[in-house]
Amino acid sequence: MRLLVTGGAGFIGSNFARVVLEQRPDWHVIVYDALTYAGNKTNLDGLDSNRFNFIQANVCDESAINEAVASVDAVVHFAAESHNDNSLTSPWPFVNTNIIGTYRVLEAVQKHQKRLHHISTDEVYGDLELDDPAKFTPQTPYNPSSPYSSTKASSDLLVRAWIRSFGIQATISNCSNNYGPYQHVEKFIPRQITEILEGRKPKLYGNGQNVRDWIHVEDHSMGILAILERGKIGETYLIGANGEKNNQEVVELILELMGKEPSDYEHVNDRPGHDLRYAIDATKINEELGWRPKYTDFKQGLKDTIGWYKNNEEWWKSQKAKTESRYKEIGR
Ligand code: NAD
Ligand code: TDX
Repeated sequence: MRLLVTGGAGFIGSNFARVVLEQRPDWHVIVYDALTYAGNKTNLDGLDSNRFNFIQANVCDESAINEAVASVDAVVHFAAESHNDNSLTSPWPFVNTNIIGTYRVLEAVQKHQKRLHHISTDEVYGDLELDDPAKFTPQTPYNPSSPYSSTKASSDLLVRAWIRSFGIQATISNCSNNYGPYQHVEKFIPRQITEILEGRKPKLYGNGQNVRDWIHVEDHSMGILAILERGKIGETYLIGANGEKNNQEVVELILELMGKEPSDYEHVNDRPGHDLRYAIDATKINEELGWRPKYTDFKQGLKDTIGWYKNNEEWWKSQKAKTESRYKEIGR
């Protein structure tokens, strides 16, 4: 199997490339990544160069993506602008990469008749009330809130249309919030850990009661591999690990694990349009594909993640100042 992984120099894509090379000794992985501010080639350090190569290119580049897709058996499409806060200040890269980029991937996949797995998010379903007994299922209507989630929803709809109209061999997964090593410091958990490491206080948006459904990145990668190998063509699978926690609980846990007072955080301005709660019902992938999360102890997963950021200061230091100056400009 020769696999093209778009966005494979980012947080989840690089984890997936590593997991695939470990789990499938006869597979070859080609990472295709534009190396935006979020991409980092060192995330791929140490991969076996006999079974791995890297192409620096943009998914919106019609001829480059066409050539790369032609050379493989299957494509896993991670490449996206991924941060909600950035989508609120500059939506264009989200429209371009997430919608036009996915369209280019679809054109190439259709032309060369290749298997595609499209990576999406639970945010396409909008948000839930805190006391809503329902969780997101593959039948939940799309109702995205932000420029980020609406462009991801648009990309999913394009994939669905290409399946129905052109019969491409594709699957989609919508996963909840990931955490783990190599996540950019703009995101919630790494931002708080690195704020503490730099001697500042964690920053909670609004009242801190918004709920996210946390999953370890390695569990997400194993779910994607299960869908790629055993998923039913044309289907959508939701990936989640029953990890609902509100943001205040997560910040308090990070502080406790880092030897600080659990109340030693500050409230900052809320994110405009801030989704209240996400929650995934993963019954379909559990029952149809037998996938189950391995990291069921969030406290231990968080402890390991804190350890990684402590030990890899040189990896995050260069992103940190730029990221915090962007947050300062928007008052968060
Ligand atoms: P990330 O921002 O860490 O990585 C994105 C990668 O895509 C980077 O390496 C970047 O250089 C690359 N990229 C961006 N634009 C590109 C372009 N035009 N052409 C080629 N490469 C480009 O993101 P992530 O958190 O790893 O998310 C990966 C995917 O998973 C995204 O599709 C995202 O929507 C989805 N997702 C993320 C989460 C989460 O919690 N992080 C949850 C569910 C789904
Ligand atoms: O400093 C912060 N303080 C804070 O309270 C930051 C950066 C975030 N937050 C809150 C906002 C959210 O309620 O924490 C929660 C998580 O925030 P993000 O890490 O920005 O993630 P979210 O907006 O939930 O989206 C993430 O999960 C779904 C990923 O970034 C998306 O790519 C994925 O699709």
